[in-house]
Amino acid sequence: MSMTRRHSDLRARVPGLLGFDHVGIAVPDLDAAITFYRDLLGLHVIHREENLDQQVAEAMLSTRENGLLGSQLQLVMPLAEDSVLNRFLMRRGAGLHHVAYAVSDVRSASTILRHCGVRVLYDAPRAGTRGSQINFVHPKDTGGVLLELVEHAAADPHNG
Ligand code: V0V
Ligand code: CO
Repeated sequence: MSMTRRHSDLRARVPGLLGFDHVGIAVPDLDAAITFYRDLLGLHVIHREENLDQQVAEAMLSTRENGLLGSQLQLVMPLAEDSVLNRFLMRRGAGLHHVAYAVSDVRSASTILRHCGVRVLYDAPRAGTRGSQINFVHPKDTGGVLLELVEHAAADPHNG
């Protein structure tokens, strides 16, 4: 399926696109990766979480100590051998895994994207980091990059 053809077909645009949210890196050892980015760039760990639905352990790192208005890097480590993230590590190795965009309404963004002919993975949004709601577009429909949509919880100070 040619990306060029798909793109020339696009009539709609994602509503409520707020900006980049985070870049996701697949790592085999979360603590080692955290230490690496702390030492190398001085990034701050602003959040850690295990997401059992996604079967990942996650750390969100920011250029800012309190996270507010910082640029974010999400380190994700698989929690199960049969998880999608572990399959990624086995097939492709550690490295860039996804690019996430913040949207004001993940449901309407998903609907529009589906309408544009790209595969949105979930029928309904699922639980993401810090109480957010997330969905994904298949990397084969975006030129090779897994695209995540994030709608932050209303009460999240990092919202927007
Ligand atoms: C797979 N492929 C990728 C890829 N994952 N290409 C680029 N980026 C990725 N992340 C390629 C793979 O090399 C194959 O290409 C092809 O896609 C099919 O691979 P597969 O191993 O058979 O994979 P699938 O199709 O079973 O699974 C791929 C999808 C899966 C995208 C459907 O990874 C998925 O459901 N992802 C969404 C959930 C997720 O990734 N969660 C972890 C982050 P070749 O080699 O055949 O050409 S959780 C997160 O970000 C959270 C919680 C948050 O931010 O809050
Ligand atoms: Co993510």
